[in-house]
Amino acid sequence: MIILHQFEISPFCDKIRRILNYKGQTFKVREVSIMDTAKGTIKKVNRIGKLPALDIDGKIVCDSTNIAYALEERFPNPPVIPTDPRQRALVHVLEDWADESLYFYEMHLRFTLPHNADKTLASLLAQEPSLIKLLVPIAVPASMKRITKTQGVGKKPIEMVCQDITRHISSINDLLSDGLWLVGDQLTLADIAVISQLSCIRQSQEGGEIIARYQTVIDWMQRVDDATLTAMQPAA
Ligand SMILES: N[C@@H](CCC(=O)N[C@@H](CS)C(=O)NCC(=O)O)C(=O)O
Repeated sequence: MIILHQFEISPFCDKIRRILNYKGQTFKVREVSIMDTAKGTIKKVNRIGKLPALDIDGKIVCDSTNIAYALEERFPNPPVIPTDPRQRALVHVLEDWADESLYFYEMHLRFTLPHNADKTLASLLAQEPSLIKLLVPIAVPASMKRITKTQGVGKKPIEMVCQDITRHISSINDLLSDGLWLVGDQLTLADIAVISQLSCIRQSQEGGEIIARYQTVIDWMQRVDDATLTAMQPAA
């Protein structure tokens, strides 16, 4: 049995749901409470203390990249990691760019700008008790602000952030200029990692407006969604 321990709104958890869906694997999800991050109880499931964590037949794998490679080994068809060394390297570099760069833009836009944060926090807190609904809208944006300031994106004025994002989206647009997918002629982990972050960026007002200018990117997002989004079973 496969159980995904997740935060529904995390791009890294979205990435793993998409891989599992694409590979045709049925799985259950266990939604973790935001309070478990404060209490440190995630560490009981996963020693890194971050989600996603995937339980495959009782063995826990953590970190979305490690999970992706573990799933590829266990369920090789359809593949998401090319065997050609150059394509494989490009997939790795794009995945890492999505996870380690685009992630901070989505965090900054969705959580720290008040006009976007209201919507994001409403989804994050949908299942939480009222006291948590009261405290988290103050604590979470403040904590995300600390993270993005240390990383650097959070120190930039919004015009510079939008300029960076435009450069990122325009690069995705150019990578798609002669094909349907980011690397090679099949969907790969690169497409999945990038769309997981881009879908979050698109939920923000600024990200949505920028992406709307790039029809090639919008068509590609639809293509990846069609291949990777299907219904999943709620946890028992
Ligand atoms: N590199 C990790 C990043 C995972 C990550 O940052 N997860 C966030 C949610 S988006 C998390 O669990 N945060 C809780 C915490 O840091 O306490 C991966 O790819 O899995």
